[in-house]
Amino acid sequence: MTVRVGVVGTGMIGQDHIRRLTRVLPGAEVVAVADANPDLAREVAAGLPNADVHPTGQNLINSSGVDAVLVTSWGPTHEEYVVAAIAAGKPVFCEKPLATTESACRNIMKEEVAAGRRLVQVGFMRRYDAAYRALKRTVSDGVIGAPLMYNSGHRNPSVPSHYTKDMAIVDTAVHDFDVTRWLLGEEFTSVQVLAAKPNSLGEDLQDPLLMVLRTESGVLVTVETSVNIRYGYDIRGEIIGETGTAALADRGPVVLRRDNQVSTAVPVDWRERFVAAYDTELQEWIDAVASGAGATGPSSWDGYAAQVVCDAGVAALYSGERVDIELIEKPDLYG
Ligand code: NAD
Ligand code: ISE
Repeated sequence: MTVRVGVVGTGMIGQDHIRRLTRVLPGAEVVAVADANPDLAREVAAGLPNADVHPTGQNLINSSGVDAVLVTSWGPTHEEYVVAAIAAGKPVFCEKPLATTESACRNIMKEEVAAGRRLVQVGFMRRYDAAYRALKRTVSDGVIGAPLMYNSGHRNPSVPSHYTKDMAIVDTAVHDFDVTRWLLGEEFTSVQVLAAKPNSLGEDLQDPLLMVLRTESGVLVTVETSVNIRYGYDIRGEIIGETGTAALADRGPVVLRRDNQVSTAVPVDWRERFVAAYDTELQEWIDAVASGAGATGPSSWDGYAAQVVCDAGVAALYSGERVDIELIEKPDLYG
């Protein structure tokens, strides 16, 4: 079965996912697109063999020609489209964040639980990255003993002009929150956010930020976000365990030694760094949809849990205080 996918939001990552669904991965065809900017939607559809342009995301979701929905519009619009897809009984892959408020995430869970089956997958692609998977295996195999501390580094070379200082938490660190929950298998209990010395290059952005978190068992977690680091896209992670440490390796395929220097390449952006992870997450999603399983990857619960940490992080950024994190009871649907 070829899964007929409709894409809501044809901006940067929408186009990147359309490219992989169309040219890289088997099993799916992009048959419909919609965007708040209709010219952009038309331009993207013109580059596809067989895609209709829909006037609205809702119209696309309810189209009988669409089997499954990919939501890649701006975060605040996600709730509306994910809920509409659930109401239509269609599997939906939603880019992170699942939604931009805790209550919106809870509303999505409420609708999905009422539907009685998992239909939603969230785009936390780091869980599909080979290096993160190896790091998780190292911990679960007990190679470095019990984890005591995890240091996560998330550096972007630059960000678009509409990017605000809260986005370092809700748009960027949300990945670190999710991947830490997944690596350690536990939830966060508190967060504090410290701003570095004001950065003359970042203007309104408080950049970099250092977040200090605790998990249920007491693991100390730090997340550094730098969104104007200039030199490249650099994702770091190191677990300090009782009997050793394990870190994501540096990325370049080749290490160059020349003219008294050692160097290796740093990825340009998230598209390059996580290209294989995005391929794997979308292939697994297509396969799950085709098999009738709906969704098997990161769930609405994962989207909710990460968003609660984001909300607490933003409160901590503005208050300068440590903020406690509390989750509701996990619905049975999410195991
Ligand atoms: P973008 O601004 O390039 O694209 C978003 C598109 O959504 C735009 O074309 C915009 O016109 C459209 N849009 C806005 N409101 C809409 C609405 N109500 N209905 C339909 N279309 C609408 O942004 P982007 O960088 O592609 O990010 C999109 C989403 O993907 C965000 O949630 C972002 O956090 C996420 N993202 C995830 C990753 C990742 O690594 N997983 C990377 C980049 C972006
Ligand atoms: C972007 O939306 C992503 O999700 C990238 O993975 C992240 O590194 C970047 O900071 C976000 O803005």
